[in-house]
Amino acid sequence: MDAAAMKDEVARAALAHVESGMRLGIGTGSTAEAFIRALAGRVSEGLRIVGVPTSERSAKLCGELGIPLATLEDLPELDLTIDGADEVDARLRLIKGGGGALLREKIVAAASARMLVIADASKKVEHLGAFPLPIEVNGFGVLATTLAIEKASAMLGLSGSIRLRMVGDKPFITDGGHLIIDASFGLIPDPEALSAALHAIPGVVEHGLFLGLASSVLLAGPEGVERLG
Ligand code: ABF
Repeated sequence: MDAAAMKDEVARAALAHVESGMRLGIGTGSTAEAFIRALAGRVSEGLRIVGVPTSERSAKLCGELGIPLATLEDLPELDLTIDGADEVDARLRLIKGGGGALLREKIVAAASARMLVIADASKKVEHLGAFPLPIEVNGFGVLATTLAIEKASAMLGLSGSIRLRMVGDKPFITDGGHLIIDASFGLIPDPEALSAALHAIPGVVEHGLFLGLASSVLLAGPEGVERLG
């Protein structure tokens, strides 16, 4: 089975968790987009949900496919968020933000009673950190913030390249108007300590470690869909 087929399979499996009347957080990325397409099929058959998208990109796709949308201002408490991930460990800790939507993804997930992560099995890891950790930062003082991230991570024994995400010759700008720093630390032995250290840096808006947010994970592999949690 190729990667696209696995994304479609896990997206269909996620539909089983969606019930009529739900207020649904809708994720970002190619797996979340497979879910949006599957969800649109159900909505056209009469499923009643209201979605709160985690990015402008997902909002646009939902709009094109006729999925009713609201903002988090309209619906500050959600029943379920369904979103992808870049890495998942056995304790359902995640790295997210490869798609650059981590801030809204985290705000929406935190406003949801449950978060269901959908991914292909290649995203399951023993230790987080092979995927560079995305860190959303304010544009003001980005160099000072980068140095602070280097110092804080070094205190935890972490090192590696810390780079501003670029699109061609311009910095990548998030939906919130911020920048992203990708930190290639390698394996992260204590994600909770790193999370706290990054949150203590004023220029850091948010980071892509999602700890204690995912309730369940569906992973599509050649043998079918595996559920964690
Ligand atoms: C979003 O999309 C992200 O947080 C993560 O970075 C990415 C996963 O993308 P894909 O499903 O395309 O692998 O969920």
